[in-house]
Amino acid sequence: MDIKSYLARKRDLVDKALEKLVPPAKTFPTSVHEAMRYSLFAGGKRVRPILAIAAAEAVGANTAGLLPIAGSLELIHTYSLIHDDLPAMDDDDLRRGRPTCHKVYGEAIAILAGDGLLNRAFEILSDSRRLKAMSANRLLAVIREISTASGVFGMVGGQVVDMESEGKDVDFPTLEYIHTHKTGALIRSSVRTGALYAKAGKRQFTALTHYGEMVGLAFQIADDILDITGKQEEIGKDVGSDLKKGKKTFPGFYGLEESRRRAVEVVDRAVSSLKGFDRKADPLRELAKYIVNRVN
Ligand code: GRG
Repeated sequence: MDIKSYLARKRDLVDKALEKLVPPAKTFPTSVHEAMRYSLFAGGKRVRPILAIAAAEAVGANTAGLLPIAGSLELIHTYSLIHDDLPAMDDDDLRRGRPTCHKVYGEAIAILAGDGLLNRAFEILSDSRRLKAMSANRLLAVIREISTASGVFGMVGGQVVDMESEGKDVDFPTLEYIHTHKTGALIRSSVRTGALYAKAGKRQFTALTHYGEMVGLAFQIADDILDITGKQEEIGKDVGSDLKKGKKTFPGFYGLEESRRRAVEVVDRAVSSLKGFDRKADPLRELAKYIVNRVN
């Protein structure tokens, strides 16, 4: 299969859904809506919504009804990027190739735009009229899944340990904690969300969870490598920022070559966990490979 055209088609579907999920920029109070849209439509790859869709397809579901849920994952991801870029956190000027949200709208509006996106996500996820394809119980399971992955036992927890580890000589288990929580949790949760939507059986759910964990790890190793070898115009942010901030990364522990080898090994494990699935899981298989071969 041609993963590039699959990604382009799905990105287009997700973008169209996102367009309807957030209020128009003209909506009062306009500053916050403009800022939310500025970051949301800055050209993200939409990896998390696409993983949810591909996981649901692997189980054989019709995914039209999944789009609001998939879109919510992107709202949460975008909120995390806006907050991560703030001076109090990573203090970055560039994101997705453009000035960061706080550089354009100021810190207060950037914080509120992040808050707005996060809360909007859960407003959408709990709107049973919008999500008619799902029973209230399954919707609750999805909300629990996504809120846990985004909170202190997931992304927020990972971000805290990441910040507190800056400039310190952290050990490998700490780096693993940061990776699996800061980035891995929402990626794993995206795959599990697609599986929940598609009513995956127990075995399928376990296999997809393992796939999500491996893909999350591969994604972060690739991100660490790109921070060293990437081009600013491709990665859309400054190169070498991890090193400048004294952050421990995979290449910091293992060097570039060994990190690349490990990324490939992790992708192989992701693909192996899909053994029980037929051709409908091919997009997931190809996505895992794309995630380590990407240039941005
Ligand atoms: C503020 C609670 C809170 C959490 C922030 C996501 C995150 C946690 C920080 C981002 C820092 C970072 C660069 C992490 C590396 C992996 C990552 C999430 C990269 C950005 O995701 P992509 O590549 O970005 O999917 P696009 O722009 O394509 O959506």
